[in-house]
Amino acid sequence: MTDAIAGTTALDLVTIGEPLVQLSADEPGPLRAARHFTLSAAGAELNTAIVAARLGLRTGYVARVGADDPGQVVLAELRANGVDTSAVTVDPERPTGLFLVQRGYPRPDASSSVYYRTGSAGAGLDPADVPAGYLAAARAVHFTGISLAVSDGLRTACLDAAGRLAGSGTLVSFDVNLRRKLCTVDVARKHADAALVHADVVFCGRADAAALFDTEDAESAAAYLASYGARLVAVTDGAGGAVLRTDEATVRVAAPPVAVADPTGAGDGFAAAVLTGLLQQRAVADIAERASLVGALVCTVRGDHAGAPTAAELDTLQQGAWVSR
Ligand code: KDG
Repeated sequence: MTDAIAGTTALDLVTIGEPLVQLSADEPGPLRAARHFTLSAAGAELNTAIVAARLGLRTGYVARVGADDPGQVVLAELRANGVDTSAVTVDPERPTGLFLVQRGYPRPDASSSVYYRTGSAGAGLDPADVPAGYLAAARAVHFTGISLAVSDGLRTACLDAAGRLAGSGTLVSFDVNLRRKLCTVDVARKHADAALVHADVVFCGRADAAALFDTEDAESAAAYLASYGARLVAVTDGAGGAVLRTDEATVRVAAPPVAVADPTGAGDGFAAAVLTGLLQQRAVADIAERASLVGALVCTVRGDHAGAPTAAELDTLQQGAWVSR
């Protein structure tokens, strides 16, 4: 399929966000005790683009990276996973943002992040950088509350795109993704309100919904978020599973039990699998099952997306047909 932009192939999913490089501690424990780290590309919307590409979607990413080695890491990882980078621009002045990940401490299943992203190239995205035709030609466009919190430019780019695309046939997908280290709950709530009114697909963690919207559990959070008008709402609750709600059905799915190496990025993988299932016109229960498998697998490997399966691996697992030897 060729789109309005001469010579390019229309994409299934385009995400907009701030790319970061991640240094994840090789050993669990307090960051101050860590001596060895693994470097990889990250950022919520980058993760979703990569995992969706692995699951079979044609994906693209709109962002700015720095003209530095971390920027090269970001571009190389996107390209290695088949994500279109034609809308990634290189900022000659600002550096690529960075964060450190502490794993398994003070809680064994939890990770935490220390950010070095103020003034990053990604935060410097100018709304004028965003190719409107590239987004309009896609079947879905996804961004998160992180992009809304990071800078005025990134927020304007996302909300302008959502407003333009709403009702156009391109699905607008929004993951609330509260980051208390980036903005207050009150500000995040205002940002979320501005995006939710345009969103066809909404993702939110149960705990984020409780903090932002005062909802009690995943079901009430899904009902509350659906009242903005989305056709699919997914509320995730880590090891507690997830709830997917559409006009026709509400499905609760358990989280497959896994040995958690690092839960960072699990929600982005879950969102990628939901969007893939939706665009493949799968049934809601099927989408829920596949997304919970992907979210769980992301947790088993350090890094935000290294544990995500390919489409074939996911099929095999879902069918219970995986054999070890
Ligand atoms: O969901 C994973 C993200 O949290 C991580 O990649 C970094 O974008 C990031 C953030 O703001 O935490």
